[in-house]
Amino acid sequence: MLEKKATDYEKAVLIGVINKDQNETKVAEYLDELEFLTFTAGGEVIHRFTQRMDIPNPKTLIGSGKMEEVEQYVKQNDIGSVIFDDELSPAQQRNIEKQLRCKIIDRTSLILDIFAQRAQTSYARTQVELAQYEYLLPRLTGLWTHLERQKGGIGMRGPGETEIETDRRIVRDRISLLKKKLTKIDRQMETQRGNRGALVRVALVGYTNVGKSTLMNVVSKSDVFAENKLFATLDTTVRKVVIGNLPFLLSDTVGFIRKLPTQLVESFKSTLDEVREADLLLHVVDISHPNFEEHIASVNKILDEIKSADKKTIMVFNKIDQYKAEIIEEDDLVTERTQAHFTLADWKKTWFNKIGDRALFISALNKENLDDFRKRVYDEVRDIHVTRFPYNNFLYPEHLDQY
Ligand SMILES: Nc1nc2c(ncn2[C@@H]2O[C@H](COP(=O)(O)OP(=O)(O)OP(=O)(O)O)[C@@H](O)[C@H]2O)c(=O)[nH]1
Ligand SMILES: [Mg+2]
Repeated sequence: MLEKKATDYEKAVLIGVINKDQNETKVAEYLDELEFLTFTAGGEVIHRFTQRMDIPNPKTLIGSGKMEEVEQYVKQNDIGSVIFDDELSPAQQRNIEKQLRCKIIDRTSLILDIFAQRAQTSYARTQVELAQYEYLLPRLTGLWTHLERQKGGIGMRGPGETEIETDRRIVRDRISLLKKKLTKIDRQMETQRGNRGALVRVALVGYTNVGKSTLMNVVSKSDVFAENKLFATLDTTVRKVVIGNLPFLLSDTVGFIRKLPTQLVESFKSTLDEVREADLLLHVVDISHPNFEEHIASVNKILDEIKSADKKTIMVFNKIDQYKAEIIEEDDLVTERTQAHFTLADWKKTWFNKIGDRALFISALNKENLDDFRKRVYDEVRDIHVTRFPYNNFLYPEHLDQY
């Protein structure tokens, strides 16, 4: 396939708001992520605007002066989309669109757009389409209607090659149809999962792009699509894995993200059931990412939403090959020991203190520490297995040291 030329990318600007909950540094990090999302959706970020505002403007989120600045910039630079990190109310979206006269996209619709592009199976497509329409319905009046000729691109794509429908009545009908379709698929999936027998079920969970699929491929010798873009995986893959002589099921599923749209969490119910019904979670973390602790918090929040926060969990800190701390001199008493200055050894100590042997440090890419990983997973799975099959555990002797 041909590489996308730079000119194929739609020009976009980003807008972030600095307030008491998110300082300038945080907003810069959030916008980094938003830029990565935009790139994944096929956009190129030309400029970023930020504004300090403790109370958001109910009409346009940002203030009227800033709006004028953005308006000028959009006109002069042929900008296709203005992307907000914060969720816009339907009214805000309408007002902003009226003034800027280009596509107005917020974090939620950008994520939905990526999901739509990435959905492969008819099941994933149905789930995404439902989430998109649930998001769109309250926003349909006046949605880009004067941009008829400019339609298409980011924010306008439905699953597959189709464009999303913008007729209210059709959208309503479509929503009820999709819901019926999903209920049917949900039932089928439930039966399928029921047929898998009583094998122990382990689920990989984690923020998007942390290396879940890479780890899945290494451990199960399978071939799940892994890529340095966000949301490479949308469906759930389940593989039977054997460590030592112990078989179990390992699943890889959709990655999480800060402020994952609720519409998606709801419509991806069945995909997430794999996590909900797992006996053990492997929470994969990209320790080389400056924001990894916040990623952990976002993942835990979603686990809580899907009632899986109390499950047995092993924290798998991945990408140790890529981890770099800023080097600080021994006698440097001036530099604050901030997060960026921790060495990997410091982090290990911290996490070992917090959760003891439930923390693991690996590189899925370079296959570092995988024996340790296998042993730990083996031990956990065996414990669950033995409880489940109390009369059958002669198969798994205590002294097994070959994994
Ligand atoms: N340096 C380094 N890169 C890694 C490691 N593991 C995975 N990656 C890279 O990280 C990127 C994302 O990997 P994936 O396996 O697709 O991540 P994922 O968690 O499945 O992502 P989603 O499916 O998008 O949620 C790819 O470019 C991988 O090659 C690692 O241990 N070290
Ligand atoms: Mg993946």
